[in-house]
Amino acid sequence: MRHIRDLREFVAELDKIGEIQHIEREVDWNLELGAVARRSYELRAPAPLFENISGIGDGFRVLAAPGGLSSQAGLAYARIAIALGLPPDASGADIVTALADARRRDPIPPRLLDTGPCKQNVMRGDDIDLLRFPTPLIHDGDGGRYLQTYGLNIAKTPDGSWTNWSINRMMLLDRNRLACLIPPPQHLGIIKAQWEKRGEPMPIAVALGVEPGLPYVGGMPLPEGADESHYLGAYFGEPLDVVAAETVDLLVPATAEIVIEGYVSHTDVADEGPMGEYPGYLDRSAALPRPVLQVTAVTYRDQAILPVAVAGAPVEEDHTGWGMPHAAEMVHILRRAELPVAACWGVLESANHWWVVAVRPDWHEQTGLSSKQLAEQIGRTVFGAGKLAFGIPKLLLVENDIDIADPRQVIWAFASRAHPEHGEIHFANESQNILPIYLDAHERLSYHATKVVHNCLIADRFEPDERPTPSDLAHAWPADIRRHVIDNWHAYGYR
Ligand SMILES: Cc1cc2nc3c(=O)[nH]c(=O)nc-3n(C[C@H](O)[C@H](O)[C@H](O)COP(=O)(O)O)c2cc1C
Ligand SMILES: [Mn+2]
Repeated sequence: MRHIRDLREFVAELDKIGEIQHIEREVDWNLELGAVARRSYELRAPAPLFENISGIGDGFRVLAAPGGLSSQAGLAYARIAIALGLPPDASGADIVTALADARRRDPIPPRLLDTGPCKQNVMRGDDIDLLRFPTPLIHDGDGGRYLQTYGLNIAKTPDGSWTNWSINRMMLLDRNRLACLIPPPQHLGIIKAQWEKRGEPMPIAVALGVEPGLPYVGGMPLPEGADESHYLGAYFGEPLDVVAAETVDLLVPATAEIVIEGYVSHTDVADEGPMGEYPGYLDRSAALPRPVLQVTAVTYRDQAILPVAVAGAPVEEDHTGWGMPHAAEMVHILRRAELPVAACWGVLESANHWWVVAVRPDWHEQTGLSSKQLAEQIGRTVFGAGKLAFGIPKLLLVENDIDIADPRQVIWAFASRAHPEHGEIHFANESQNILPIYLDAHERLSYHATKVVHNCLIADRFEPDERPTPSDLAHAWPADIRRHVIDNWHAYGYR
């Protein structure tokens, strides 16, 4: 496993496989940059590296779509795989399994260095000027320019027992203030509530442009009390390099492109949002008063690169950077409950609304359970697992004879195996997320149902030798003929 410790090295690796588009031409941060990035997701084209942003000096750059998908054959997940130290042709299942396996290893805390590249430039006091950075107005309709879309918010409980690293967006207000979206159930919200109880603002560091694996850990629903940087250490088998922040008692990634330090107020609020959101729509709500982060210092690398995720219709980083680690945590929790889980997946094209659990095809013989009983156990386990339940409105249960990372196969299984009437169980889920657009304004505050659709399961409806065989090339032709046809594909005239 190759541990890339710096965003620039990540860019260089992506460049080697044609996954970076250098854009030297001047691009406007005001909507143009976001539109180019958006189109790159839609075409699964290389990630744009904007090298010349209008009105922005100091050689600052923007890397957009750092976790987008690729149209190159066999390299769909290359950006995610390389970020996580895997070969560029890793499958979705490889990535989720690697993340889940690391949950069984001992956490490794970061290694403290004296200094690092993130300290090349320091702004304090009156020198602080966030307006110098290339912060985009991403979508037409956003409430402001978003500086934090793909960085890590680092915060610690007042008693020092727990440091949390998570991605939650932040909007630029002026030279030294950001407005923060901090949902109360998120760990940043839980930690903020502890500072509020003490009557003190929350110290925070926002690390932008970090080593490429770190955002995946920031999007992972590790349990309360777990330090995401320790899990990253377990994942790579070696620690994350950190340095001390300048003005807050926090450790920050040594190679971060930009680190913003400061305090989040409990009383000072400013209008934040709306912004394009992960369900794939521009948020319908108006701007809402949200906590202000008062900046006390900014440190940054020469010619810093700001990473940008353009939230919206799938597939973007909310789906890859949140969906894949979330699926990995689901594998871990179901394994720990000794349920016959083979794989989990958040269907990227569903924008994190369809989650899939694949059980081993022998689950019925092994457990003696009916599909309804199995679904009840899986639903209780997933929806009862605290943070894991956050953001899971629908869970499909299938057997592992399909590739759940292939949306075409998930659709096929759901359409062809599920009985029209039977096979859904609804669960109360206090952690239901509040964003899906099928909820009206009232429901968004009160809706807690979620469901497991288990009627795709077939093992208790057929004897093993009666199990339907897919009539596709993989199952319904002899292997030698299949091989011959595949090997001679170009000879047939196909490209
Ligand atoms: C690119 C990206 C952007 C995200 N933006 C937000 C956000 O603005 N607000 C939010 O609550 N969660 C957001 N998330 C999801 C959280 O990071 C995720 O729920 C994570 O588990 C939160 O960390 P925590 O479990 O430590 O609270 C985002 C995830 C990714 C990958
Ligand atoms: Mn956390």
